[in-house]
Amino acid sequence: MYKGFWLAVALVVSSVVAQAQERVVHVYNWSDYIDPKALSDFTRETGIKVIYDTYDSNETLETKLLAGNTGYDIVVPGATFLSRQIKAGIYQKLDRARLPNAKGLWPDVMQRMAVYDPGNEHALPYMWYTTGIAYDVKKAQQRLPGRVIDSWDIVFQPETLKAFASCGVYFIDSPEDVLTSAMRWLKIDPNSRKAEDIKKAADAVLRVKPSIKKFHSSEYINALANGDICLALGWAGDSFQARNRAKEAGNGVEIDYVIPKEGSLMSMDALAIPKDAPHLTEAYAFLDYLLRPDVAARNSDAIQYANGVIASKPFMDKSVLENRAIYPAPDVMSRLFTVNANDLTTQRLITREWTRVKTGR
Ligand code: N2P
Repeated sequence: MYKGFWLAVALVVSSVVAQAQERVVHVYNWSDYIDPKALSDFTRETGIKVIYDTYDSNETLETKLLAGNTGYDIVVPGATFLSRQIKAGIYQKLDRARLPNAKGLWPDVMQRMAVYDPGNEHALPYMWYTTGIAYDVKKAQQRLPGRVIDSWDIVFQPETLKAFASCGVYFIDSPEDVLTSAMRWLKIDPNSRKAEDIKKAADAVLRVKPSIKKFHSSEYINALANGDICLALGWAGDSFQARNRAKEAGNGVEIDYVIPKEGSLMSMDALAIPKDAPHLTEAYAFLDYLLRPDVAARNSDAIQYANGVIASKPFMDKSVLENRAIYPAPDVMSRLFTVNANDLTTQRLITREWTRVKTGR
């Protein structure tokens, strides 16, 4: 009996000691959005273990954040969602003194981010990118011989998209991206919040829906790379990841991505710390690590997204830096549009319209 008692005490004490010693940071990020080796290197350098979970939609992240008590130390919302979430009081203000690598941040990107986070008080830019068209080069040639894939007509004109239906079309499951792209194609201001304009955009997607196999925001990377689909409305970085995966597989699939000539949505994702983050010191250590120029560069190289650290450019792979669909040239840049944050009422309307697109009801 005594033996059992002391054994129990020893077990409790050792687990308390282990807990005190084990330093962790709980990160919730988009899928396919970091170099996995950067995580293990961080742990090797700092002794801090990274508990890493992923999602592929802002809506998923927001639902969790609004419910509270997520246990997450770092999350990565899109900028428009960030803006609304800051107003909802979800995030803490960042202490710049704990982020020495913030000196390498890109002033232009910071300025764009300040539209959503006034004074850049609550968030740091992670990656920025466009929404456009990813396609299988050979299959596109077979289906539309001689046609240059350079316009939103390809996805929003029912007869054109139909040409791709037999080899598989996915759209990302993101109303912000898909509806504003449709608005641009319809020549409606993507920042219009009029219910009739949002409905017109949803109707445009419904007209091409018979040709869409699936709405999904992460499966399209492998689906493109494997040749399971031949066209996707999606994000640039993911599309180039698909291209690289196909190349590595040596399966003969050739993927390209285009920013349509009508212009496309430019978005940013932000790094932020929820108010109730349980591991604040570790959160700062991880944030500052992500801002380190060589780390930001390796992440961009791995995921094919432009990051917010200008000091990372000298460390980056030339193929990423010189990819004009990742770092667009000034003339293309001027055709990109950004969108403002939605208030809750508009967000609800968008969610309703998006449900109508996906379910027909
Ligand atoms: C990563 C997607 C990130 C861009 N797969 C959308 N926030």
